[in-house]
Amino acid sequence: MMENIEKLQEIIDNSNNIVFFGGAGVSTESGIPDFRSVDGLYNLKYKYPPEQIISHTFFQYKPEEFYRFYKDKMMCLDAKPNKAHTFLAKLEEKGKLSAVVTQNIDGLHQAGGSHTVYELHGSIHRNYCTKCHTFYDAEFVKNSKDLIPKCTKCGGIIKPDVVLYEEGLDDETVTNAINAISNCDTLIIAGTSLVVYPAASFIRYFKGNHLVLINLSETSADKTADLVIHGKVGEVLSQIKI
Ligand code: CNA
Repeated sequence: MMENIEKLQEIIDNSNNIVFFGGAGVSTESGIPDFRSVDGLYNLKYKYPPEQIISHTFFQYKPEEFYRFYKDKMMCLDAKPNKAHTFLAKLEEKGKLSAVVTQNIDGLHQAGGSHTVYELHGSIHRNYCTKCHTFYDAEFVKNSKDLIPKCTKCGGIIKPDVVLYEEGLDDETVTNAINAISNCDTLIIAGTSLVVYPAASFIRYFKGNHLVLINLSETSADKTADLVIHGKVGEVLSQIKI
């Protein structure tokens, strides 16, 4: 492990255009469960499989069930940024990191101080009325008296600006993410199972010098990465000096 940390230190010391590509594993050290770990949301005994609940069809036809699950399990508003989030913010401040590309919807990178964050799957912090498009914050949605949050202006159902299964990604966010990945010299992939598409396919645009992978479990990119560290992303990154 120590040898790997030294290698990572050297890569980071010699890189000035790093991009970080992350997933739910980046926030587990903040107490937010991921999907596919043993203690992840997909292994919960729930009335419906979570992957079905967080789909567009389910939101349309069973909004009550959707919100029961989503508010309870996915809106972790008390979670605080962890060592991974704050390390990345510092790396950006030092001019070494150009972007964080995340599949997370929790807003913890921004809370930790990062500025250039491309949220491929949206954010729990943006919510819009499906009828009149009025904006609502996460607190309004989480604390709404009715289980299904309704617009105070027109009574329409409020929908989170989160990419549900069956929905497309935002074009501008995708373009920005792909540009950042295509132009960086080091790509650090961390805390993601790399099985959710199209997000996972974007790492193929990387043509820089060092591909680093930090993840608890094995992924499909282990074979191609220059450096693979099987460990907790916050614990690993906090050992790097910048
Ligand atoms: P995933 O499929 O649940 O995979 C998470 C990966 O992270 C697994 O391979 C774990 O082994 C690994 N992991 C867990 N904890 C750590 C840690 N501390 N350090 C290093 N590795 C760790 O999640 P993905 O992000 O790959 O899947 C994409 C989905 C998950 C996206 O659509 C997200 O919106 C969705 N999601 C987001 C959040 C969040 O915003 N915090 C929470 C749960 C799910």
